[in-house]
Amino acid sequence: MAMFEFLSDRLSQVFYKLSSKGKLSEKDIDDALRQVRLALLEADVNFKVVKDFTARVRERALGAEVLQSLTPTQQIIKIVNEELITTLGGAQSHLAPSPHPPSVVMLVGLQGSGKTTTAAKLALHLKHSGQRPLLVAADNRRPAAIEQLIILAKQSDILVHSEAPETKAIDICAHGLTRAKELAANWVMVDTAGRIQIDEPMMQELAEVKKVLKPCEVLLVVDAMTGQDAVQVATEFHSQISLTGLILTKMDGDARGGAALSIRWVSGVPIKFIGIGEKVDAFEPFHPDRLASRILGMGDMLTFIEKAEKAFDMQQAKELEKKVRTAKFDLDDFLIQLREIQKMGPLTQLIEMLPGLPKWAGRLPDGTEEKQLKRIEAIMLSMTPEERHNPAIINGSRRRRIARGSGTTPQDINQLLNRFQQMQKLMKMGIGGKLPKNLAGIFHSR
Ligand SMILES: Nc1nc2c(ncn2[C@@H]2O[C@H](COP(=O)(O)OP(=O)(O)OP(=O)(O)O)[C@@H](O)[C@H]2O)c(=O)[nH]1
Ligand SMILES: [Mg+2]
Repeated sequence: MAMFEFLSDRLSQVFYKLSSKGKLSEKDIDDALRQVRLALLEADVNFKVVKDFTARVRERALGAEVLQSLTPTQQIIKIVNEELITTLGGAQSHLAPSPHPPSVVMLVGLQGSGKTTTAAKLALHLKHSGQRPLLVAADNRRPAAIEQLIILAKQSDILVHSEAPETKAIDICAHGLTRAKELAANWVMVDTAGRIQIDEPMMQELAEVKKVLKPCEVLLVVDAMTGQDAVQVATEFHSQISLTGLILTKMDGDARGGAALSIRWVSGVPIKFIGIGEKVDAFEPFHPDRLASRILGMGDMLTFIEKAEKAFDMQQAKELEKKVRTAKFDLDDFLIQLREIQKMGPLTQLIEMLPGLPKWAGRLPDGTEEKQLKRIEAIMLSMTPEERHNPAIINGSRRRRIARGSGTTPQDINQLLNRFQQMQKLMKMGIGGKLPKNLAGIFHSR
């Protein structure tokens, strides 16, 4: 199971359930938020982050505009999306170059977190964007680490400065800086030694190295698979040597994503990059908004909401809704409704954009829904305004006339009228409040 898949599934279930309610009450929102909270906790998100997050969503969701809106669930999804982005750091956080090149990036982290691999990945990333990076192998605790960096650098044709492992780390760093000037490198990536856990000697060494390097970036490399431990590590490193950014590795793993969702909010340090595989090019800048929409399983959900908002004439919708409540909804109103739905674009495509639905939407042959709607529209256009306003007057001969006019059969007309009657009954019982999505559905069985 890929990272976030669990959370994504759970959240789309919550929203799907919510969207089937139409108008929402404060209790509906609280129930939904309780499930969101559980889903986040089960995904291993830090409890403090969960608490802050749900409180922010709740406050905004209970705002009058949301509850009174015709599409409250969509408004709530929008709020959840925005608050997720905030939790993840808001805007994208870029590498900040030094005003006096070379720009020095010091990579720190625990053993096995991915520092050496990430140093090479970052150098390659910079090289691809036209920079001239130099790698410095300052992890002299394991001779193999130096060798590993040289091999990775060679693969991507990147310069490396390395020395015999006996050399002190601060000396390797000082020489590395001189070397960068000689080679006209404008970025220097320094791989440092890690420890199994945070301890005094490591922090001491890192502080000394930092003094020599005067880095513009001190990036902590953390393994996203280690969950809340990663969050702890980030907080600790930041308080001791002051970080400028985080790189989350192994985001291709199957952890539940709690580290990624908590680390920024808890540590206050922005996530700048993520590692998504073992290869040197499995690396990307971190975009809070993209991760948020991935989590909500709705790369397309927001597009859908915008489309719906644009296409749907709110004023007209409100009038329709009032008629529905008072059961004065006639076929003329339905025709207007139908056209609103069609304005939104191909229906199967729209349905695919809704979370929770894609599984069965895929089974409808393309155009089925449109054909149905077109047919219904044709039938209604063949009626006189009087018939549309008062369908009860449609007798046998009128039925035949309408069928001829719309290229359908009297049975089709019957079916439509029966379903319309059913719908009116439902409305009278007060269940018809959830316009507009389900209107079309009432007119043909699946
Ligand atoms: N799947 C996956 N594996 C990664 C990623 N980043 C690093 N690794 C792997 O994690 C392991 C450890 O990576 P290193 O770069 O050696 O980690 P390190 O922090 O330098 O480790 P030490 O030098 O021992 O402290 C290696 O097998 C890498 O291939 C990633 O984003 N995804
Ligand atoms: Mg290493």
